[in-house]
Amino acid sequence: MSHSANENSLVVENIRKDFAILDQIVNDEALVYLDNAATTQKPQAVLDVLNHYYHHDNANVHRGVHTLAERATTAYEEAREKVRRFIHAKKNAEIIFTRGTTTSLNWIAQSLGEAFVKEGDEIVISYMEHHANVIPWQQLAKRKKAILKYIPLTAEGFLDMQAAKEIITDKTAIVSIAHVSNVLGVVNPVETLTQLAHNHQVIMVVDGAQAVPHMPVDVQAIDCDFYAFSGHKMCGPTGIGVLYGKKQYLEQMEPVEFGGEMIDFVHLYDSTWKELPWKFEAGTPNIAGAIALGAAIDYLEAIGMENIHQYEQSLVAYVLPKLQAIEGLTVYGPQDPKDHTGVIAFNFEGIHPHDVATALDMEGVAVRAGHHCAQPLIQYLDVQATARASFYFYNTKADADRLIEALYATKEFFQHGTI
Ligand code: 7TS
Repeated sequence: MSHSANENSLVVENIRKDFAILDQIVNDEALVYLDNAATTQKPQAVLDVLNHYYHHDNANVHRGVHTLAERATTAYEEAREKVRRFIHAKKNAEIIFTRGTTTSLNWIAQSLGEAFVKEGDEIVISYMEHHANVIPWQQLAKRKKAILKYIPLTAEGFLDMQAAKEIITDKTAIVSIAHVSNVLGVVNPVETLTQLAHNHQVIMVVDGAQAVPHMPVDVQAIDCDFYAFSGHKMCGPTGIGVLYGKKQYLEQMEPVEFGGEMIDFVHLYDSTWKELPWKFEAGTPNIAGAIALGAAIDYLEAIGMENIHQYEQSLVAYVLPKLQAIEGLTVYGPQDPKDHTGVIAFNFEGIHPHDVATALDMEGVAVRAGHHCAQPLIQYLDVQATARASFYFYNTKADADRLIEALYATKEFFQHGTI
């Protein structure tokens, strides 16, 4: 894949050849796919690995002694090693395959909550969290009679770190914060938050769904205790995700699901579990998904996560001022491109975001509109919903231009009834 990268940047024309899906006509226009925060497209290399697995190697893992079972098991465990390397975890035992970020966060809340949270403890999240990082904690708080607290945001949508210092105390049991917001596009200072949490012996959880696909992530440098992300937002298939946890915690936690694969011995009235990470992986896992996630990591690494990050930031630096220059359009989150990732939520004064998204779709431009599974944030921003364009490394400045042109056309249409 050396064609996809050069020394310090990325050659997007070559990369786009790996994503045939991008080359299609939608509503008589060439597709511009800007819904990458919801899910990303998959390169040919990932599709080939999926296809090859089902054509040649398909078997259940950890169960058989036959050749196919050995091949499937080896490939599955190699994928775990790729994930470990990719996020710089210390041990493979700390990498648990899940269905995605939502499952990872639910498992942490259930299992960690059971082991470490008691009545009156405080759980700290923020106003910018995705529902996957809100509801599992709400449910835990209800079950344990714990107290859920929210870190507020500054006017520009940064976490209010002064407030965070006051809210995270010795009464806190767990802090769980997004690494990157799926609406505001802001990168949260997760290292600083982790230090703050650890100063009070508090467990730190990071929701990395919008970070891992876009920038180098080092869980040991962050020093967080848990980190969750999804394969489908980083060129991998749906239905596979990762829960990273420090061994010292995972060892003390009970599995959330029980059944085959995760047991050591089953007696009539009691059972014992396999060692980490398998004790958390009950039942037949998403073998093909994990292997294809490994292929997605290979693909991203061949381009280089730093290159991907730099390239996406150059797209933001290009498009954000153009969006800000459109009269009547409000961009949410940080206004300086340096502080804003490629997730850009906005609203047009007087036009419902669903109408904006529908009008953009008529121009071939795919964006999302709604509450983006972040209703507490949407209420906090005091809006009903927003439109959201989200970029990935296969998007181009030409895509950004098409978005801007389509927005001007939308504005014209809603003002004068013509495009
Ligand atoms: N956390 C964040 C920050 C997210 O952006 C998402 C998905 C999730 C958790 C849940 O991930 P899942 O793979 O388990 O669904 N975010 C979005 C989005 O912004 N639009 O669609 C899905």
